[in-house]
Amino acid sequence: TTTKTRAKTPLSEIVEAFEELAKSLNSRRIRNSDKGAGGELRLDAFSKTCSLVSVLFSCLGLAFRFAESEYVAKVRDLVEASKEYNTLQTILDLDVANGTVRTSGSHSRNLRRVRQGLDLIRALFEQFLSTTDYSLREAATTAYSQVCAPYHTWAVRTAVYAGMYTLPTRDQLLLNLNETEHSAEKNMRRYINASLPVIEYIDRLYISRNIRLDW
Ligand code: 1PZ
Repeated sequence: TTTKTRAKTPLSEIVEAFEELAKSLNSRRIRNSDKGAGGELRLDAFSKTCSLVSVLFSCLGLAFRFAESEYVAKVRDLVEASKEYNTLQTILDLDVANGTVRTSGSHSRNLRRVRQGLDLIRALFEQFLSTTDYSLREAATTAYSQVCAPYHTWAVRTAVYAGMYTLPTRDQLLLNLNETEHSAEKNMRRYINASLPVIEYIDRLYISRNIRLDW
């Protein structure tokens, strides 16, 4: 054809899906502005968007395969749950009623873990954008230390910090992602902006039910 279309990259697909989520959150929030937690998020749309993220793992190398299987298992649980429950609120209310919010394998616990994964990527992109002097390992180490390390066991933290040494270089990551420095920067900023309201919305779901976020 004669029309030139910019090829979609894995990152741009992820970004577009998160922008859709953020948008749906916004429009619903206006309609439901009387509700404290603000709006609602459909579990099917949310979990499908989160499953797109798993393509990023293949760009990180073999050492992060264990992180991938962990993340994918949690997302799959939410995808399964979405066949029965409509919104994020529903699964949280159910676990509150059953006293299973923090129980291993519960939907609410898995939602908390997936949210931490989304936030880890956001923090990583912020580090990545903050300076070009930074290696991917330094950016990822800082992001992980901020977002996930406080909630992981010693064994997991040790494995993750060891795995950091196997991460590709910054330039190799861009190649793996099929991005240029410029296009990656743009997409990463868009991810940061779109994921933040989603992450904050999830946190408010817990906080408004008097559930602490220190786990
Ligand atoms: C380009 C990105 C570089 C980032 C590199 C940092 C990767 C960090 C990997 C984190 C590994 C976590 C492994 C295991 C964690 C488990 O202890 C918990 C257990 O939850 P439980 O079953 O007790 O409720 N599992 C999780 O927290 C699941 C999700 C963690 C993975 C998130 C990574 C997302 C980022 C991927 C970037 C592509």
